[in-house]
Amino acid sequence: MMEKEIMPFSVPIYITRPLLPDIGDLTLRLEEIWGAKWLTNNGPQHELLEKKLCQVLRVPYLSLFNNGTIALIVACQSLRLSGDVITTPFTFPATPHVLKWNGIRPVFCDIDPETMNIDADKIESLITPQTAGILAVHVFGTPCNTAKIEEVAGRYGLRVIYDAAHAFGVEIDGAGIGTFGDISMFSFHATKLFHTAEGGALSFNDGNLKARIDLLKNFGIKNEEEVVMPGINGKMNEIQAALGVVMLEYIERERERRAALSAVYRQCLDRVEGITLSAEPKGVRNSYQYVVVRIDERKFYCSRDTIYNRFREYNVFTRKYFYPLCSDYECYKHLPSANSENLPVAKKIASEVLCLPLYGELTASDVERICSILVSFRGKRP
Ligand code: T4K
Repeated sequence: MMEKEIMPFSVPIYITRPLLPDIGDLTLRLEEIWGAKWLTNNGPQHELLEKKLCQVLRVPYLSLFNNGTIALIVACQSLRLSGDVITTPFTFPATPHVLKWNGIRPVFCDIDPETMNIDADKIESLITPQTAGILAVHVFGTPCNTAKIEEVAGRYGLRVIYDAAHAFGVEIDGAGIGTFGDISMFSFHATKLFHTAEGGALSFNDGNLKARIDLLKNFGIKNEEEVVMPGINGKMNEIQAALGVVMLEYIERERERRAALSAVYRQCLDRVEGITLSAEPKGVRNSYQYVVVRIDERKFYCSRDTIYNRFREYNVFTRKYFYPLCSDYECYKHLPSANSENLPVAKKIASEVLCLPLYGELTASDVERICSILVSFRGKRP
């Protein structure tokens, strides 16, 4: 039987498109800002968003930032981390970079084959007298093994920071993901489910941290005559915050759309040999930030890289998040922990992983077409 020809998309299909609110809704908020002539430094939109996000994320304390990376830099500063910090190589460059910007040496730990997060069972063997903390990432919004990480950290007196950049709205058995560890960081970049164009936040349970974090993101300025620590400018401005306040009215609908599209992906790909979709762990409220598949070339008879390239011929722009591993970057590959022999699972997963387009504007039939294109590559070596 002749194979049915699948047509390329007429417009580019990217990995994601930002959710944009009705411009009229945003204009109303912008008019408030124009009226107040207050553009940054803890204005009313900032205060409102901070309060609302504590409720939405189910966290007791939160501090807004101009982006997630600066937030994470400040998180390390606020806990006075130095020496070594154990982290994952399977992440966005920002994660190890914030350690370097704090003069901390990243120590790469292998990852779990199911969750693709730091392998909590391998952390203990990497702890030395220099180890100050653990910087774990809830990669693609899948929660880390928080119980094990915090048990090990507790025994050795280590601090725990979670990079929850992908985990907006994730809950474990009803508990906000931002309540685990000492501090969690959320990214509100344009590519995220909830965004403020650029932006981010830190959440934490210890109320004493709030004053220190807020000082650190505002140059350490206590008052007009006292600068009490070497802070940075990490403040979120009023326009970003206004966008966030408006966006909160839209994200539940977006999340539902993405959940439905993720279900279509699962329906189309679940039984295709050589393709594994990330599992949805029980008791976890998903962020639907990414749809992630792993390609087993021996069973799909086509490599991840070939799939990535051939998708482009159909106007579909998938992403190889997170290849290459951070441990393979020029700036980290000299580290003893970056040796591939210590990171076999991360190496394998980085060569297999592919993120497929996911955003509310897509239709179920778009997703079916993307899946048909993918399945059509099966057996088409190399
Ligand atoms: N930790 C982790 C684990 C992270 O993943 C990230 C960021 C961070 C920390 C740092 O947080 P931030 O400092 O960024 O708040 C994108 C994002 O820029 C980045 O925020 C995100 N992770 C990362 C996973 O994805 P790129 O380099 O892939 O972005 P880019 O520009 O290629 O955009 C991807 C696609 O999105 C484009 O092909 C089209 C679409 N797009 C993008 C933008 C910016 C749009 O349609 N409109 C847009 O405005 O990093």
